[in-house]
Amino acid sequence: MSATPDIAVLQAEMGKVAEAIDQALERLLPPVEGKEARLMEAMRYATLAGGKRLRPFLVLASGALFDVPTDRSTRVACALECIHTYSLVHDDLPCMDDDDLRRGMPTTHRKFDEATAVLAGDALLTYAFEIVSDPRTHHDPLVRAELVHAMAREAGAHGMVGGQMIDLLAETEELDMGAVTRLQQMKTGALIRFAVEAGAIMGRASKDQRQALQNYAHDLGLAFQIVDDLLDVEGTEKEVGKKVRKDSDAGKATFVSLLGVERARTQARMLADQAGVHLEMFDEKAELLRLLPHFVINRRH
Ligand code: GRG
Repeated sequence: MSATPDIAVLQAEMGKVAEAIDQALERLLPPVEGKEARLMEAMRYATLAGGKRLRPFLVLASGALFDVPTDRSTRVACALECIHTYSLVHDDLPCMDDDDLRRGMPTTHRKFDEATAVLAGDALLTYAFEIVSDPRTHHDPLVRAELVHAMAREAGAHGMVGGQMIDLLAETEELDMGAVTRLQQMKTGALIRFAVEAGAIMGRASKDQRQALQNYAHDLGLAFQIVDDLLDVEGTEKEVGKKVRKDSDAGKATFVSLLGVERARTQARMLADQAGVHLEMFDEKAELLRLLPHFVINRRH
């Protein structure tokens, strides 16, 4: 991607956040010990395998809008990354997407075995709630309860898991544009929505501020997914770090199959521009959030 000075600033900041999150996860994840050590090893393998740490970046950036202390945002960011990682581990299982490669490395069930991968995913999901509900995340129990509630809502049956169910059914059902948009708002958009909402919850944002951030997350989530669909068609396995052309080979309806490559790209650009417009009420503190959608639509992995 051609790095304009602003995008270069964003990339440097994302790199710093990714490093800080890797270190925090290293500290937070349970140590590899005891009879159950294999489980911890698998949790660590899946979680510390890299990744863009996009959702953690969003938690920190939305928290920064309201001067939320970084140590608090970092704990929520790590919890969310645990949920994201669990979803990838389970999504890669033979009973779902059946993938051998993730982030350029063997998937967790290939490295360990299926049962261990299922358990590692289960443990990561539940550990996320242990992290967020801990008083070290926020001194106010009402804030902690609101975070737990929002995280459960977005990760669960009406959020990511529900989206995954519809996605599995999409292999045998024809979906139109409205249905694909709803599916992706649930499967991919829900965790992005929580990432942005988390900062607003910890920062006790006003109703208008929350609405603006929700609108931002809506457009960012869709732009992110359209690019994911484009990468599935145009990317290489080496770039993307996983098998490509899976959706097209399975005949699944995606933004690209419904719109075509050029219109999908135009739509992603429009959504990226529009996402930034929702942040008008915020000052220069929102600059990184304004730039992020442009990074997202130019990403190659
Ligand atoms: C199994 C409950 C359950 C849910 C799975 C998110 C998901 C639902 C499946 C992943 C399939 C997929 C490729 C979805 C597209 C969007 C997405 C989540 C891409 C991966 O996220 P990135 O690009 O990954 O942020 P990194 O590796 O950078 O963390």
